[in-house]
Amino acid sequence: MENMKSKVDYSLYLVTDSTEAILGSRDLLGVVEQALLGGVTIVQYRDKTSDTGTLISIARFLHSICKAHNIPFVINDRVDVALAVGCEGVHLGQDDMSIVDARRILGDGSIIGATVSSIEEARIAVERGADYLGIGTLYATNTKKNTKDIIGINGIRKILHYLDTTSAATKAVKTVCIGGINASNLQRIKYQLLAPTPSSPEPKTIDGVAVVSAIIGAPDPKTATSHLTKLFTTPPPWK
Ligand code: TZP
Ligand code: MG
Repeated sequence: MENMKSKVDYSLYLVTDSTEAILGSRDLLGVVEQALLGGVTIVQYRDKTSDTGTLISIARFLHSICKAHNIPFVINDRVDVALAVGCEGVHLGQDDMSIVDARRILGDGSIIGATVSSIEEARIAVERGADYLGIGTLYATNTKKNTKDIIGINGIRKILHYLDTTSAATKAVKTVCIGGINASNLQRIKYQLLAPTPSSPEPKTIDGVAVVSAIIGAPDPKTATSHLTKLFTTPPPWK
């Protein structure tokens, strides 16, 4: 399992949304299946409204289709649901169960991700053993309206720079950014995050981008996903 964790590809991280505004009247499982066919590399089930029983049964379905594609599947917020389903891990926000407690419950083999918006939050998440950091919010987004911290490109660059220059553990943690990322801005975001500047000549690379509406709300989620993958994997012009 430890071994599995080190092989996770974070490059196109799908976070689901079951709301009418984004999913519409479509079936979440069908949309996630299309995204898997299009090439998402990890899936997080994020559902803030379903009751626990519904969460567990949807999570079981989603986990089985992700397993069929050999793609890791994690649950937002709910360590109990992740444990019940036996999926690959959880994603925890600042107000959720602590990483240390989640690790005690789920064990070393599970993926534990944490949302961070500052260097201090990143420092603490790494110290507590997070496997990856969801860094954001990059841009304001209708998908999550209560984001308190819109940190922009510069905020993300500062956190990446801190991670890159502090310790073996901060260097090793995986990183994805989130918030308002779509096909029209993905490549520019990647270049702006990674472009050398005098204050941070060689920024740590970002391991991936996390998106919700750019895939879940797309008219054709499979095509949208393969397009995003292409945009993320195209090397920047200075390479
Ligand atoms: N955390 C920070 S922003 C966000 C989450 C879950 C939502 C991102 O959604 P979108 O549609 O990709 O902007
Ligand atoms: Mg949360």
